[in-house]
Amino acid sequence: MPTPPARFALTRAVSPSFARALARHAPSEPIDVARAVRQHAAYVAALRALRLEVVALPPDPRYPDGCFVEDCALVAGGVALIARLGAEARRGEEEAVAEGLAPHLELARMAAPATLDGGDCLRLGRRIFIGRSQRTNDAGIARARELFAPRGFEVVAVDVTHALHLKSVCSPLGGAGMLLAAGTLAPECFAGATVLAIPAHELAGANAVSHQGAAVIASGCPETERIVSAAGFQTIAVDTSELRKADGALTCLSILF
Ligand code: CIR
Repeated sequence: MPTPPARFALTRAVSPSFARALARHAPSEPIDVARAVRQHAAYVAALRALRLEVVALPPDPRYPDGCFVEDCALVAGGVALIARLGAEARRGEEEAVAEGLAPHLELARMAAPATLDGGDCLRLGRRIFIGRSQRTNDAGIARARELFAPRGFEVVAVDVTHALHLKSVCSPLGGAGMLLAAGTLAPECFAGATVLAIPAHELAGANAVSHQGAAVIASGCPETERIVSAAGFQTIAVDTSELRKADGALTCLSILF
């Protein structure tokens, strides 16, 4: 059964404590929170331009990384698996996300020792690829399989060793399409997908939010823009440089359902 297109995008405003968000490498310039807030607002506007109805959660000073809502749930087939986040410092963020999703989806939970970040999860048709990463462990993948396999989804584990999340280097682009940063994962990991290689120097371009023939892509990635347009998608470029200082990509900032 084909999955109907998403109608909603859940987002959460940038926390006033965003300057303390987790980052793999300290940024050369400190995070400018006001600028991050403006970039997030432009992102939300782009989602609206994709004709998604935005469910906007308020910011929470307790959670510097709270705007990265994608990590808090894996949604497929009308069910949201609420994550037990891989980074201990982020645990608790998922509660507001669960509340935001509850009116629309059936919720399921996971328990220790399982960990999973939604940024490691990528759905392509009836397959859900899940990165085995610093944040997502085998028990988390097993929980996703236990929940989604009876619902007709095949859960496929992919080792992610050189990036924070699976979707740090790739993202779905409509139907069977898939953007993948060159020199990261082998395209064969995604057998059956139409893989479009994004040049390594445009790594941020490999993470895009696509919906109904249009895609929000990272600004400053001309090659990506050309590749995505040539694939038949209208592109909307958004600057998320400030959010990237905390390792945030475009898909991290929303959950589509
Ligand atoms: C973290 O380290 O968890 C956040 N600073 C960044 C999370 C980015 N999320 C994503 O790629 N899905």
